[in-house]
Amino acid sequence: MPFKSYWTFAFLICNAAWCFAEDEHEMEEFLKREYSLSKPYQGVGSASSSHWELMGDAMVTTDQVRLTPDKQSKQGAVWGRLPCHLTDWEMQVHFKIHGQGKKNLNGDGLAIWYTKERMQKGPVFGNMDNFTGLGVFVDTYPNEEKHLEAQKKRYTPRTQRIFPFVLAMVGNGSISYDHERDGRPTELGGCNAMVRNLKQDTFLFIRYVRRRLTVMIDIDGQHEWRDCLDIPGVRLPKGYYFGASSVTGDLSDNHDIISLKLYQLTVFRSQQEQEEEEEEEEITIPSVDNFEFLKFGLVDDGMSGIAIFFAVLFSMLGLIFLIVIGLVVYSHWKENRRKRFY
Ligand SMILES: *[C@@H]1O[C@H](CO)[C@@H](O)[C@H](O)[C@H]1NC(C)=O
Ligand SMILES: *[C@@H]1O[C@H](CO)[C@@H](O)[C@H](O)[C@H]1NC(C)=O
Ligand SMILES: [Ca+2]
Repeated sequence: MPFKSYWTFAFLICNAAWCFAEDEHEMEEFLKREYSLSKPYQGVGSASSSHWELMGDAMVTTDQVRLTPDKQSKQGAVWGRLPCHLTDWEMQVHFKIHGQGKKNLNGDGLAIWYTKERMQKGPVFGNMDNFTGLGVFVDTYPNEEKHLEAQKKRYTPRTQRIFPFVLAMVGNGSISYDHERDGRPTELGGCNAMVRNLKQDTFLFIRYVRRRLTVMIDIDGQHEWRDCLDIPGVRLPKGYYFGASSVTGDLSDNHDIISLKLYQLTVFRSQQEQEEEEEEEEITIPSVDNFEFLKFGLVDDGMSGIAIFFAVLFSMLGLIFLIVIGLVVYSHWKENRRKRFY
């Protein structure tokens, strides 16, 4: 066997069974058809036996599920019918965003969901606000940046974003997505992703393992995942629904889902880990550990502003202190001198 075949062989074996080791934990992955959407989209949007249901302007063709066409004021979604009770999973999203509009004259993007609610309409990429669960957004229009630009303001180069921007958010039913600010106040993290009007295939990867949320993208046609965000301590309840949605406003794009592939991950846990997990209470409301801390780390400009404020304050206090001491010492000295004269 030539060298290359060995590799192919090894690859096949690896794919078929025990696959990759991560954090020294081995994982096994299985495609779960009931939570996956792929060609030929049999019965999607027509048969009630299908695992997927369409909403709004979404349409199925032979090549894709088109959430919205490249027309103004459309909104569409596709939602899984079955709640997902897996502990660890991974979703690979094959999508395509394309349209006539020039750069930044297109909108608004699409969202991938794992939420308690399903088939709702609303302002968050076509889904309801105050959703409960996880949303991963591919935001193609910089609402806030455009707004600032109109006021001749801008973010510092460090905090400025280039759109399209991929962003993740966890909602608990009472956290609102701020569309005008592109979700900055509630984001867990994100990354830039130039995904529009590309020839090659574009993929988004969302992995949820041991309460760690990892998002990666593959948009360069290199078949390589690029890190986007990686956050531990993300608590998501079981039994939520997968979905994808999109909306267009004054600006538009074709927002297509080619496939959603959901893999069950079997993570091998040590005895101790298993016991620990059994002891913990079941998660009922989504949350993120140390979310406030996470936010603090993100608004670095605010932090340095505060730091400068305190630095100036303390130096001024220090200076005043020195002046007072100086005056006291001086007046003592003068007094002593006066005493000596008389
Ligand atoms: C949702 O999160 C917000 C912000 O962290 C918090 O103030 C609120 O109490 C949470 N709501 C529930 C139902 O947990
Ligand atoms: C979302 O939650 C916020 C804060 O809890 C509330 O002010 C707002 O009215 C809610 N919006 C919707 C659409 O329920
Ligand atoms: Ca936006």
